[in-house]
Amino acid sequence: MKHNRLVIISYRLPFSIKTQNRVTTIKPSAGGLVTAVKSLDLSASAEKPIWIGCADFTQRTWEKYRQEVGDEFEYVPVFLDKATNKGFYNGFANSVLWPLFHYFPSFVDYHDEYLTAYQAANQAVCQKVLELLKPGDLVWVHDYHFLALPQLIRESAPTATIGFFLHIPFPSNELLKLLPKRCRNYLLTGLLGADLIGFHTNDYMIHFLQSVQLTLGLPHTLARIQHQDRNVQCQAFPIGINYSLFYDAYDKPEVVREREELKKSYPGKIIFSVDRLDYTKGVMQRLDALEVFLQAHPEWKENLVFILVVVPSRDEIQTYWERKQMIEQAVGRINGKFATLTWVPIVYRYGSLAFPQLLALYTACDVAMITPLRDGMNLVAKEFIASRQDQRGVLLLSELTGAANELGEALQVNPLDEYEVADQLDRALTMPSEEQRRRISVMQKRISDYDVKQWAGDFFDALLVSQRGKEISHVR
Ligand code: GDG
Repeated sequence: MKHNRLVIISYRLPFSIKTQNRVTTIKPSAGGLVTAVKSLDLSASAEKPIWIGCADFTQRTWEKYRQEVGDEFEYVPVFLDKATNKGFYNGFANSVLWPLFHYFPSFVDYHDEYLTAYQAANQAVCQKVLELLKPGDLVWVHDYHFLALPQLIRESAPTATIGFFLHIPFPSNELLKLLPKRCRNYLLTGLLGADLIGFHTNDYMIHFLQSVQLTLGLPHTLARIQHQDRNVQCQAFPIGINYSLFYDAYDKPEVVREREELKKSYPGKIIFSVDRLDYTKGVMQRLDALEVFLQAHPEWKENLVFILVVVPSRDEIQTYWERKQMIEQAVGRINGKFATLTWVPIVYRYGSLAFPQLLALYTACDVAMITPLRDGMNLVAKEFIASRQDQRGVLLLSELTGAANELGEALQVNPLDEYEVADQLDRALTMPSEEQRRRISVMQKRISDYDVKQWAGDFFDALLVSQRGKEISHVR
């Protein structure tokens, strides 16, 4: 069924345009949100959808290269001045909201100026939305960068249909209470401008409902909050992946070639992990667990390799580049401690992988070790399972990810307990292939049934229900 025009808002547009030494490169971006939104069935939109995001390039560069970014969407960059963007993105979004929402209160670096920049950025994006908005549009705001945006849009467009999806956890009210009261009120009221608020899990949704009740005194019934004569519906929509893209990649020639190369280079067992550089991903704790494992299981010496890929991210923020140094020191130390003259236990790469390389690693490895300390969902875990057409391999998964709810057949661990992780790693490496097959096939069934199209479809259906509900009450 055709639906009205979509207006998507996310921090970044789904590409980057970078000029270095007078050479300009246009690259599609990696990251969970982009992966998901790009998999939507865009043919269902009556008009070309719009995607609004903050520019990481100049207005001049945009004018020169806008033709080259593709025409799936009408892309609309918002140009923030440097200081605003810094206070908004590095400051409030990534030094306040990100650590707090991922349960790292000691990493929160709150300053009023950051909040001011966040307000200014949300206001600037709102301005752009209002310039383009037409009656009937379905507005879909993404993530923690724009918690205030739904209410800002609502103030100027009271009848707009606005959905919001949070890609990261929503923390318990005890954590939220660490923010100044006026800041909490601003964020929660900002979200309540939406008609529909989506979370990855019921737990995140319940935390939000409790915070709204305790902070703003607004009760809820069946996850619905009545606010200023409107209903705000909250619901869990666990994000899925483009299942067939990963499943079908198994026998693509580039993937087969890369996989064969890997198997030749590493004839023993392969343990693999890939994450953005981020303290929430638990890379240090993973390395600690590997050290405990190698110490306890000398029989694995020269018989396995841990391929650790860390993708650069937010390297202007101190806690991020410090983390990089910590990881590199730990890799050096562990390799120094256990290496022989012909073998090192950890192969470390700091950089991103091309899709065929990523898929070759997903499908060549014996264990995918995905152990974040906190993660809204974690798409890597689902992609690994989907890519295993051969139904081999073991997922070692942190119980503190949203994905753990749907992937109960994985070996689940507390990522902070290095002894448990080490024990489960041994169990994963020795798991009989029949058991691997049994576990993977159940998880494959579940994540192929609820893939990214289903996820987006469910969100839209719920948003359309809100839109129709409002039309009916308007007619009355
Ligand atoms: C946020 C939330 C939530 C990674 N490295 C490479 C690469 N990737 C792709 C993966 C995957 C995506 O990036 C990472 O997604 P995650 O979900 O694991 O993590 P975040 O980026 O933190 O995403 C998260 C997500 O939003 C969606 O709601 O699940 O909890 O934090 O798709 O494949 N892709 C390629 N090369 C790489 O080196 N090609």
